Amino acid sequence: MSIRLDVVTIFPDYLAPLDLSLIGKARREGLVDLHVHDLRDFTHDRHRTVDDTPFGGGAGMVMKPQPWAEALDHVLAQPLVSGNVVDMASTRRTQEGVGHAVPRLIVPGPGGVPFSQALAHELAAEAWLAFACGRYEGLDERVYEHAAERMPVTVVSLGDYVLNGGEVAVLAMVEAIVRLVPGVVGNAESLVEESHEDGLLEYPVYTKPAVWDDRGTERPVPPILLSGNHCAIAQWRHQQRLERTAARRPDLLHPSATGGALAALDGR
Ligand code: 6GU
Repeated sequence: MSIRLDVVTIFPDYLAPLDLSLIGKARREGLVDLHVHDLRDFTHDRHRTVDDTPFGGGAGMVMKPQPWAEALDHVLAQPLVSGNVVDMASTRRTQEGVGHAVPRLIVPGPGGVPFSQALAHELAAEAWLAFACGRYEGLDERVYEHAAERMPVTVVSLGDYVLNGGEVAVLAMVEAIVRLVPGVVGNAESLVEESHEDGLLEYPVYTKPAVWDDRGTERPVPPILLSGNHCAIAQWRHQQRLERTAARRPDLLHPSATGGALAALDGR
């Protein structure tokens, strides 16, 4: 089982870190089949123009629909093969019989559904993902209509702040997704005892020395961790997770206290 990833961007070099570390190794081992496409290759003018001014006025530039449509159609035309066998699981069935596979398209943007560990698991289970990296004020809305008629489309946000484009978001999302693909992380146990896998943040960890001389200040490891009492250690760690979550992410403990936009809707 492997996952195919296609990324369309005007900055292919931004995705160079995907050659490194865990993801690079997964690619070399054939667990991840990553293809980066330059949006400008799908323009037809001398200046390779990808943007233009917004109808109705306003600040900034909007990405033109035509290069995006051609780029996404090019990605769609790629065969999905895993170990030389056409993947049947993500193959769309048509009236003529068995159709061709389509990716699930992820469009990174601050107006999307929140990215989460749960969504990372969902996407890691797909055979094929495509990412459309927007820049400027975003894509012409008709790109979404074109895409949605051909494949499932999800706009996804990393959080409530604004990046200049989707590339850095794709780096983060691909890292979160690829490490969940079976075989990519050697010790699968290390995936379950993590922040956000069960709704609590992780407990603090320590290694040798048991007492660290920090240039005159002695910093000991919590003594319970040296006790050899595994039951007491498990209890201490769980308590640490609760305290840490309450301090840093109270929203995880009290999901109804989200406030913000819904309260604004009510006029509260
Ligand atoms: Cl996914 N994209 C952009 N451009 N900005 C963001 C984001 C994504 N998530 C938060 N801000």
